[in-house]
This record gives sequence, C-alpha cells and structure tokens, in this order.
Amino acid sequence: NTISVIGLGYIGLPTAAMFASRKKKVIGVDVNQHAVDTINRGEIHIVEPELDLIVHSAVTEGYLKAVTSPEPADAFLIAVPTPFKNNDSTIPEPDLSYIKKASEAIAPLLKKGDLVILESTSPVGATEQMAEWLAAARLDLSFPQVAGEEADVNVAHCPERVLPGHVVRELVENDRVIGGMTAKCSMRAVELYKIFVEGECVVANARTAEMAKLTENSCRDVQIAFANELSIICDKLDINVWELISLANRHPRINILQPGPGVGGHCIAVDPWFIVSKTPDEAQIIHTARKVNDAKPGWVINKVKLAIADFLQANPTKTAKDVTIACYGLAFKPDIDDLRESPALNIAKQIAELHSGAVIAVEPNISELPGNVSALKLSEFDVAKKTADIHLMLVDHKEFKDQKMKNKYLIDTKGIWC
Ligand code: SAJ
Repeated sequence: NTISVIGLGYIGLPTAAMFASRKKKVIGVDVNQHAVDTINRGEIHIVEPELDLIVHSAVTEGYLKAVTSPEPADAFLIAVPTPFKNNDSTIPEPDLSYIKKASEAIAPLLKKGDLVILESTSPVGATEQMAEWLAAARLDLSFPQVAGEEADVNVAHCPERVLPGHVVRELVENDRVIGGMTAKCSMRAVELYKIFVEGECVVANARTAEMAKLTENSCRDVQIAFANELSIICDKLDINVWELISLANRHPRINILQPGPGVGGHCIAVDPWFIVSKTPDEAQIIHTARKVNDAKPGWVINKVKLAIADFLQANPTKTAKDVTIACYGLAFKPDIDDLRESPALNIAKQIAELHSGAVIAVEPNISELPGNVSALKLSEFDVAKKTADIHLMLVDHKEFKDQKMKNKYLIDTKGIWC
C-alpha cells in the first residue's frame, strides 16, 4: 500500500519519513523543486533533530521518494500551510487555498476505498469544505461521493500536535485525535496512524478534531498572555515577576507559565485567530490574549528607549550614536535555531532600525543572520557583555543561563539574570 504526503514541510516531511521508516512505500509531494531535490538526495531542507538520519535511510532504502506532482496512492495526507489571508481585516482570516489546490491535484487520482486525511491546522469546517472540493473536482468521474456513509473515499482530519525540536519523538509518542467524516473514515485513519503512532488514537468527529487542535494552542496563548500581563503589572508595581510566579506556583492548583518578549512560532500566535475569525463575538478571552501577546514586543522596545534615555542622562558627554545595545537571543524560543516568526528577532531588528548607535546580537544557535537583517551584527557573548552599554535578554538559551550578568542597564525579558 502506498502513502502519499502532500506538503513536505515541518510536519509533512517527518510524517512521511516515519511511515517510510516502518517500511511503507511513501511518495512525498511538494511544489518546491529545491525541497524535492534535497530529499531525493537523502538530505533535509528544514531543521529538526534526528530527522536527517531517518530521511537519509528512508530514501537510500527506497521507501521514500519526493516528486512535484501527485501520483496514485492508497492514502493521501495533506500537510500544506494554512496561512492568513492577505487582507486588511483587523481579525486575520485563514487562507485555505493551499488545501483547495492540494485537493484538486489529488482528486483525479482518487479511486474507491482511498483515504484522504487533512493534517494541516484548520478552522472548524475545513474538512467538510475539503470533502466538497474533492467531490466538485471529481464530478466528471464515476464515483463523485466523498461524504456520508455511502462515500467511496474516506475523509478525516488528524491534526498534528508535535513540538518543534522534538518532532521525531512526539510523532510516535503523542496521542492523536482522529476526526473522521464517518465512523468508517475514522477507523481507516486509526489503522493508518497505528503504523507508527504508539500513543492512543482517539476518535472524534471532524469538527471536534479541528477545534481540539485550535483549543490546545489557544489555551497556551491565553496562559502566556496572563504571564505577560503580570510582567507588565509587576514592572509598574516594582515587583519581581519571576519571584512572584514561583511563589504563586507553590499553590497546589496554580501553574502560571513564563512571561517573555512575546509569542512566536508558527502555531500559538496563529491558531487562536482561526477561532476568533469564526466566532468574533464569542471569543473574547482568546482575542484579548492575542492582543496582549502581540503588544509585548512594543512594550519591550519602549523599555529599551527608556534605558537609552536613562543612560544618556547619566553620561551627558555621550550621544545616542555612542550607545551600544546588545540583544541576547534571536530564536523564537530557547535552544533552537528557528528564527521564523520570532519576537526576539523582530525586537532586535526594530531596535537596530531605530537606534543610531551599534546594535549587536548574540545567538549561539546560528552562525549567520538572514539577509534582511543588515543593521544587526552577530557577536560573541563575552564581547557583547564587555562592549555594550545596554543589555537586552530576549531568549533563555541554556548558554545564557550558564552566564551571569549584573548591569544597571539590563532589560531581562526572561528573568534569568535579574
Ligand atoms: N512561550 C512563552 N512562555 C512560556 C511558553 C512559551 O513566552 O511559558 C513562548 C515561546 O517562547 C514561543 C511561543 O510561546 O515564542 C510558542 O512556544 P511553545 O513552546 O509554547 O510552542 P510551539 O509553537 O513550539 O509548539 C506548539 C505546541 N503546542 C502546545 O504546546 C499546546 C505543539 O505541541 C504544537 O504541535 C505546535 O504548537 C503546533 O504545531 O501547533
């Protein structure tokens, strides 16, 4: 039996590789020729620990190949992006066009009994919508049914829930929510995932499965917003928020998360909007949490401006041009090298743009900055510690936790040095 994975990104490629590692024939499909060529050489185009070895052996043993247009298979997993629509709406709306394109590309290849699974994080109703797109694209074929008990093709939603940096382990160990359009669809999907999933495969309907994934990430966003709001309140009241949280967390039923420079990554800052845009009047807390977390980088930048003003007042012979600012950490969270959607990188970039003096960054996980960050210079920790006048702690990488920093002009968004 052949499994096809459409979309070979952070979720699709590891998933394809896991099936292939269990000796299933896997055809990976991606429109990105570079990604396809890289995978077919047995290499990977994304950063994820352990994945390179798994892909390498899957390709060399002949279980995994990558192509740019879909080929017939018995199960199709769609793991394409669901970004925001590029419109001016104050509430970002999900763009399902990649799911539509993928559905239309596989529709002519579907045969009776095939399984189509939507893995992409999606707003409620997207799986039903996908089934309609599949049916519409197959109207000229002899089996146009894709929904209902009589369907000839089985459709389900099985959202991924793996943590970047731990994808290989979590793909196997995490429980999966399997939301079939019918009980039979769910059963078929469970059989498929059981090939490599050791966690429990729990069956729900498709809408509940969609909402479960959005709920998990929204819950985390709301909890982080609570911590971020506390950090701003405590700053005003001259209380150390880290001490406060650790005290409150001694209560047996309290577990407050950690404040930071904002919420980054590709999921937590995105998925809550999928709920808010569907139910704007009802999703009050979820919407507010998004706004609180999105406002945190601006608050941090303001703190830096105040520190520059304080420094210049204490050093009247100097001008802003003479003030060096060091930013510690650029990744979107600790101990990874992923700079995408990173509040730390955005803050450092904005400071470099608005400040006339030097802005240096220490990021132990990368050796060069992306091309669009020309105003920022990478530096070693010791050099930054010695030369900078203002120090901005942004990401609590383990390398920084091992260091000490005491400085009047320290803004510590992660509370590791203050
Ligand atoms: N963050 C804080 N304070 C905290 C925890 C996190 O500020 O106490 C920040 C991080 O620095 C980062 C952002 O939140 O900027 C997100 O980091 P994360 O570790 O919470 O989550 P992600 O985006 O790496 O992965 C999440 C996970 N979801 C949950 O934990 C509910 C993962 O399981 C999902 O599979 C993933 O989103 C996804 O793909 O949806």
